[in-house]
Amino acid sequence: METLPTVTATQQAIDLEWQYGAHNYKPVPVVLNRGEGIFLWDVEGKKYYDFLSAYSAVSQGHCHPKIIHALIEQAQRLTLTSRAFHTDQLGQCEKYLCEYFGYDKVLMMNSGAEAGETALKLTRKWAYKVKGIPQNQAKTVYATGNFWGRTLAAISSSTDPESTNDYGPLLPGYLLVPYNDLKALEAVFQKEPNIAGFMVEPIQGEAGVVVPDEGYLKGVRELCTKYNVLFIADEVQTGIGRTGKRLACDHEGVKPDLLVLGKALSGGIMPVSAVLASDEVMLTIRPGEHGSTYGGNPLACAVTMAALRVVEEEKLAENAEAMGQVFRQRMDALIQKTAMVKLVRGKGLLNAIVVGEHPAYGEKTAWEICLRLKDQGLLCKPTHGDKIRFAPPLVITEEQMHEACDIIENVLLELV
Ligand code: IF1
Repeated sequence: METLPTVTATQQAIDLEWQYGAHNYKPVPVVLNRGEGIFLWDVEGKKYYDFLSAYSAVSQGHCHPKIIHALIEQAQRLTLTSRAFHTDQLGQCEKYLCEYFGYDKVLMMNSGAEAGETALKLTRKWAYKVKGIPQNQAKTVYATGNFWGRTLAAISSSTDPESTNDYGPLLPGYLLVPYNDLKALEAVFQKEPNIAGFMVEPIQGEAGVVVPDEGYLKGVRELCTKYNVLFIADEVQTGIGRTGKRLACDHEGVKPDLLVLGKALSGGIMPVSAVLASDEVMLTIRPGEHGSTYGGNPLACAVTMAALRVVEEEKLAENAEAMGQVFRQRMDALIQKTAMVKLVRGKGLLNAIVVGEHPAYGEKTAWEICLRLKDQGLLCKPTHGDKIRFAPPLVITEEQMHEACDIIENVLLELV
């Protein structure tokens, strides 16, 4: 008698998403149902190293007990009032954020894209009310290869056709300059009088972990000051210890005018984002001129304070710096051993390798490597075809890092 193939729990879950969900992602075929620290488990009980950390959001590790404790505690008392009323959490959290990052004021939102939009709205307000740019003439500058989310304001600066195709018309008032190019930035500042701000990632994540030359951020700071343009740092992905310092801008000792944060601000528990700025910038928005139902909710506030305390108590920035060194040393050593690794780059625990093309897999080589890594117990995701991002939670130990590097090394060496 013929036996029917059994449909696995994994296939069932994948089919369900495919049938009922929008097809806006192409996930690695693994179905997860549990996480703890740097590990994830799938529905078949298989354990994985998480080397994506939800795109750098789960820096404190999955289900960190202290953050979960704060979540449960607050969830049992009060979760949402809207900003129509005050809560006992918001002011505390705002004070914590301002003191922690060294700014006068903070505006809390939910997603990273929303925080980016908030920064853009603040920049335009400042342009008209403080800088004196004529109404509707304010321009904002972005770097090619930027990524700051999926809203129309965010994709309006995108140079990736996948993000923008058939979504037009896009927002006006946007200018682009090449990333890591101070001369081009100064040229646009000189040429165009109505520039209000320059928004930039200290390391470009989506572009494939592109680290600019040393001195770039310092140069950006100097040019923005010289031309009276707001320096907006998008640290949604690089912030909160990820690159080995509290902020990626700290590597060059520069302070942006607007600091945009998200992702790890809540340790991957819920969407929390924020913009920090001086009074001069923040107070240009008055009551009723911007907001969000969930922005600054008491649950988010309690979780955020707990998540940032964990970063300090567990010295996660320092650990990211040390473990990043181990990772890049191990990967650099592979360049000699296999044509599959062409380049290793990154800072702290935000890293990527550029992979070579395998004759059998061609353009799909990075995807094939990720599938094999998954089979060997390590999860990550390719970006822009030939790059693989590696960004584990910052709580990883040296022993775990070596074990994970062994997995990566074996997969890459086997592929020749
Ligand atoms: C997706 C990549 C990461 C960001 C920076 C703002 C945001 C992001 C620097 C917006 C978001 C994401 C979102 C996610 C994939 C992703 C990503 F693959 F595109 F490149 F992280 F590396 N600024 N990054 O990286 O934050 O609104 O999403 O909360 O699928 O869009 P968000």
